[in-house]
Amino acid sequence: MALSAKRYTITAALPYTNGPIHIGHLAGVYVPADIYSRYLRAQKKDVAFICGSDEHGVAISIKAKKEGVTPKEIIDKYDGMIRKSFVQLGISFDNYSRTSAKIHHETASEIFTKMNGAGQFIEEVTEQLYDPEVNQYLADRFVTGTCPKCSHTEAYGDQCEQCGSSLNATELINPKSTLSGAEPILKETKHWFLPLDQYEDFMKKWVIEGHKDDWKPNVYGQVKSWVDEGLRPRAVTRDLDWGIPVPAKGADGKVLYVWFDAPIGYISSTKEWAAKNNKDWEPYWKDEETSLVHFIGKDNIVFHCIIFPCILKAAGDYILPENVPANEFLNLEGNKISTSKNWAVWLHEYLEEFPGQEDVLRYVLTANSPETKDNDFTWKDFQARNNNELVAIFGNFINRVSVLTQKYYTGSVPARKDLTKEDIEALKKMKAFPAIIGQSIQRYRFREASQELINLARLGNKYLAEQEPWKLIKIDPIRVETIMNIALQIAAALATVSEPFLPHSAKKLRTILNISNPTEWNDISTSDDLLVSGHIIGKQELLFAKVEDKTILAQLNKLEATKKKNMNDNFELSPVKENISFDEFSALDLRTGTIIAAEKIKKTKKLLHLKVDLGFEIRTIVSGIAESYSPEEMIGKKVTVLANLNSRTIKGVESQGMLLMTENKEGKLIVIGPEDENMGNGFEIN
Ligand code: B3M
Ligand code: ZN
Repeated sequence: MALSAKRYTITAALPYTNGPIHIGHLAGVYVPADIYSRYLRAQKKDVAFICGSDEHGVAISIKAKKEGVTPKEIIDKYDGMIRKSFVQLGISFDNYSRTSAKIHHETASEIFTKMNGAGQFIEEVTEQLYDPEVNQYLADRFVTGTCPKCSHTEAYGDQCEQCGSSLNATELINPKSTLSGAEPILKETKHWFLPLDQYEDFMKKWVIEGHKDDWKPNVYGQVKSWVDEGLRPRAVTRDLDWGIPVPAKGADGKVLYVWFDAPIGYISSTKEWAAKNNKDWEPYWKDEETSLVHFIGKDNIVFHCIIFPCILKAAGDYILPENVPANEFLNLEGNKISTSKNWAVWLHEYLEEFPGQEDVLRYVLTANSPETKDNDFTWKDFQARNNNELVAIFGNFINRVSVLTQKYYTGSVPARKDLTKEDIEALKKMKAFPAIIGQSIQRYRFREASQELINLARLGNKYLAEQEPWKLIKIDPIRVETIMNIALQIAAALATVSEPFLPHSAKKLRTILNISNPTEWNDISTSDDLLVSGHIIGKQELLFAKVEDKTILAQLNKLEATKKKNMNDNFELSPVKENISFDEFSALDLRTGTIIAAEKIKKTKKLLHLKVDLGFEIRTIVSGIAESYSPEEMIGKKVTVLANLNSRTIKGVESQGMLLMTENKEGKLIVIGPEDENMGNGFEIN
C-alpha cells in the first residue's frame, strides 16, 4: 500500500449537537481520524481534515423539547462545548463547521435542487406515520417500534441500532410515538424519494466488486448484505419544522432528511475551509486523484457507504470514498455507553479531571480500539495502560536518557565512536520503525500502530538495560558516549513518530530534547544523526505521570453513583391497590424480629430456611430470598415479620410467617426491617 493520491480529504462523522462527546465517539471516530490525518501531514501530504456539528434532525428537536428551550439554544450550547473539547484533546481538524451555517444550507439546497431538476427523485404521496395527539408526522427518532429484521423492540423510524438495518418508519412493528406514547395512525403526505433500487448495479460494481479486498470485513459485509437484500427507495424529505427547508414547489413545511443534509456538511465544511485559506475546494471533492476517507462508527455505515455515495453519484462530478474504515462500538465497564443513561466518560469532564493527561486517553482508546469487534473501556485498564506502558516503558526510557545525559555530559549529546554489533542492530531497528508504524496506520490498524510505537520505546529500554552505561561509566567512559548517543537517537525518533498518537507528549518530548525541528518521519530511516553531537538537550522532566489507585476509585464511584441514580429514576412503580379499611390494616400483626439462623433449602435456588427470634418465640420461616442474600448475610439481620399469617408447608418445612421485603430495579430483594440496630424483638408495628 502506498500513499499515492495527490491530496486527501479526511472526514470524521459530524457529531450531533444534542449532547457532549464521550469516549465511544472518540474511540470510534475522532482519535483514529486524527492519527491518520496527522500521519498524512507528517508524510507531507496535502490534507483537508474535515468535521463539524450535525445540527438538524430529530435528536436535536427532542432534546430541545425535553429541556423546554429552542433547538437553537441546544445546538449553540453543545457546538461550543464540543469544539472546545476537541481542541483540548488535540483533534487537529483543518475545519470544524456546523450544519446550521449559511454555507451549508446553500450547499445542501443546491445539491437537492440539482438532483430534483435532473429528475433524480421520485415525488410521491404515501401514507406515513402520524401522531394524532400532537398533530405531527413521525419519522426517525420520533417513533420507535420493533425492528422487522432483528425484533429489537426499540428500533428508530429510520434505523435499528441493534442490527444496523436502515428502515422506513412504516416498517416498524407496533410503532409508538416518542412524543406522546400514542399509537400512530397513517396519514397521506408527499415526499421526495431517492430511488436507491436504481443504484444497485452501481453499488455492486463499486463496492461489492471494487472494494472486496481493501475495505474492512465488517464494513464490506454490512454493505454486501444490504445490497444482496435489495435496495428500496428512501424518502429524503420530512414533515418537520427543524431543518433545511426543501427547496421545491409544494414543499411548504417540509425539511430535508438529516441524513440527506449532514454528509453534505463535509462538502460545506471543506468550502468554508477553502474560503478561509484562499484555496479551491473543488479538487478535494471532484478530482479523481483525491483520496476521500470517511471515519465513522458502525451505526453510520449504511449512510456513508450507500446513501451518500448514491447522492454524490447522482449529483454529478463528485468522487466517491476510497475507504470507510468504520469502527465497532466501545462499551464502558461492561455496559453499552448511553447518553440518556449518562453511562459514559464525557470528554469535557475527563479534560477537567485529568489536566495534562489528554494523551493518556488518546493512547488508551487507541491501544484498546474497537477496530474489529466491540471492546470494553475499563478504568483499571486505563490505569494499567498508563502505568505499565506510557510511564514504565516510554516515559521511563526518556527519563533515563535525559537524566544520564545531564549527569554525564551536562546535557550535551556525546559523539558515537566505534560501533558494536549491538549498536548497529539497535540503530537498524530504530530506522525501520517509521515504516512499520506507517504501514499499520495506512492499513487503518491504529491499535497495532500504537503498539509498535511502544515497541520503539521498548527497544530503547532494552538497549540501555543490556549496555548498562551506569555500570560502564567508571570503567569505560568512552564506550558510554556511544551508548548514550544511540539512546538519544532513539529518543529523538520517538519525538517524531509519537506525534500522531500523542501530540501533547511529542511536544513535551521535543522540549526535553530541545529540538525545534525534529527529523522528518521519512528521513529517520536514512539519517545518521537525529541529534548531532554537541547538541544541548533541555531540562529533565517527566513525560508521563502515574495514575494512582484513588483516582481510579473516584471514577468507579462516579459510575456507581450513576448506576444507582438510573436504578431509582427509571423504576416503574406499580399502581396503588384498592383501599382497605382501618380494621383490615389492624388485623395484620407485624412484629420486629432478628434472624438467628439461616440455611439454603437443598435442591432449590431461591429458598432459605430461616429461624427468626420474635422475642416471645422463635419462628421458622421459609423465604424466597436465596438469590438476593446468602445465609451468612441474613444471620443477625433485623427484620419485620407478618406474624399472624396462616402457616404453609413449603418443601416439607412449615413456614410460620412472612418477612416484609421490596424489590429493586435489578430484581434484588431488599429486606425491610427496623432501622435501629438496638431494636428489640417482638415489638408490634402499627
Ligand atoms: N450525526 C451521527 C451519529 O452520531 C451523525 C453523523 C453524521 S455524519 C454525516 O450517529
Ligand atoms: Zn434490528
